[in-house]
Amino acid sequence: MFDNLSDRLRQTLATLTGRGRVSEADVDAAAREIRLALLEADVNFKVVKDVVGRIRERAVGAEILSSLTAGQQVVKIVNDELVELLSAGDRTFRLQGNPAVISLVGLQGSGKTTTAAKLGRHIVKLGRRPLLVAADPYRPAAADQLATLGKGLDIPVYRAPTGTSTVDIARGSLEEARKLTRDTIILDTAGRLSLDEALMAEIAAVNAAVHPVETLLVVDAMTGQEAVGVAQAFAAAVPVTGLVLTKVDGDARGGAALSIATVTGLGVKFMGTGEKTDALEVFHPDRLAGRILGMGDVMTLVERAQETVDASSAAKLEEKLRKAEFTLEDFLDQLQQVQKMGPIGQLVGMIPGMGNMAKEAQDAVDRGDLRRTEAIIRSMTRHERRDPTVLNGSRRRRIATGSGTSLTEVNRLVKQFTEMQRLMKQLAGGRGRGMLGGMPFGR
Ligand SMILES: Nc1nc2c(ncn2[C@@H]2O[C@H](COP(=O)(O)OP(=O)(O)OP(=O)(O)O)[C@@H](O)[C@H]2O)c(=O)[nH]1
Ligand SMILES: [Mg+2]
Repeated sequence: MFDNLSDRLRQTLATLTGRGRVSEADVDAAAREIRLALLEADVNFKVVKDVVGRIRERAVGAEILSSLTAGQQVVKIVNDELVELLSAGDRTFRLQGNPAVISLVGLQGSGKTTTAAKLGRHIVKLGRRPLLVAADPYRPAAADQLATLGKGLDIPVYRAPTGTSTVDIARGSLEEARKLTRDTIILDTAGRLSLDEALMAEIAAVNAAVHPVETLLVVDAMTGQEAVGVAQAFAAAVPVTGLVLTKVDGDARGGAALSIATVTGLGVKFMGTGEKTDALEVFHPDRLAGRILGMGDVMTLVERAQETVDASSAAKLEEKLRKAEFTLEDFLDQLQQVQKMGPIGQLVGMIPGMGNMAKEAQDAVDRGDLRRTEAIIRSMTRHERRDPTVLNGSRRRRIATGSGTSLTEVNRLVKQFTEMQRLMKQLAGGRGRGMLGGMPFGR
């Protein structure tokens, strides 16, 4: 969602970083560029005016321009302001109460049901026992959707007979939670086309009946400024405790997502980045700002790795790398592990300094490069995977046919791998454990 904005801001900041001397005119030029970039990204114009004004003021105001690291300092100011913009409102996610009740509200199709399941998964990881509640009285299909998601995650789903009022469903779910010893209830309420009297009354009634500790408004970031308008209307009419921005993975311009917290005063607590139930991120303004400005987001990358890669296999891998015993079989394992961590483009974008290669990496994946590499390795026998030196011409032809690729591709992979093994042996002989640090990463 932030690709275009990110490209433009990075280009602008690149003209400043590393420069000793920065003049007021340079700052003005950068400020103009930043202003355009934000406006083009669809950030509310008033917000743009404030932010750019502050950046300029801070950059030329203090004794920054005369310092030797002026460029970096101006970049830091831009980063600070972006973080500030994203940080508005209260972002604490509360789970008090027994059971803690979380209610998800929002317009039709904003992503409530999907978010309910994602949140369920998220709090299981926090060591809690959630109960998902289909609080849509009229559409059995809505309850089915939640039931399917719950089943996939092994989280129980409570549903009531069609026609039961939302308030009664909510009350019933409290009882169910006690029965099943569940400590958190996630209410997936029915979506409406607009914020009308009926919806406001329903939210008020649910709040009075079961006292949710969180009433999260789910908004579709793809709808741009409309999402901001919706959030403003909700914030004014009902006691909402925070926002969940969904579909941030989409290709809309992202400006709404950037300014929604500042404009509405509601904190963004979570961000949905995909259709699957693992595509939910706790909203960290500093990390998102880092990603947008191309400074990377190492924290998220490390967390993803910890979540998906189990420690013992990581240790085994390290051992193999150290002894230069890494085979094509291990390589295949690694390819699969990395892909579990999320879309490659996203991952590469989190590596500091490699933001500009994210698209290239994702394109390679989209072209099917990884899939073809996998297919080639899969078409090899175990023996061949462990010792590619046995791969003569006829074996290579067999592999090309078996994997639906070409002889050239097979040759290229074997060559690259052999090269990598040679390098590993050299490093293993020389520096042992330090080798990963010595790997040429990017530029
Ligand atoms: N790409 C992407 N799609 C999402 C995300 N969140 C939800 N969706 C998709 O958006 C569509 C609507 O999501 P739902 O969770 O059914 O929305 P809802 O608010 O429950 O809809 P109603 O109950 O009909 O009001 C589905 O196709 C979801 O897969 C997200 O973060 N990224
Ligand atoms: Mg729904």
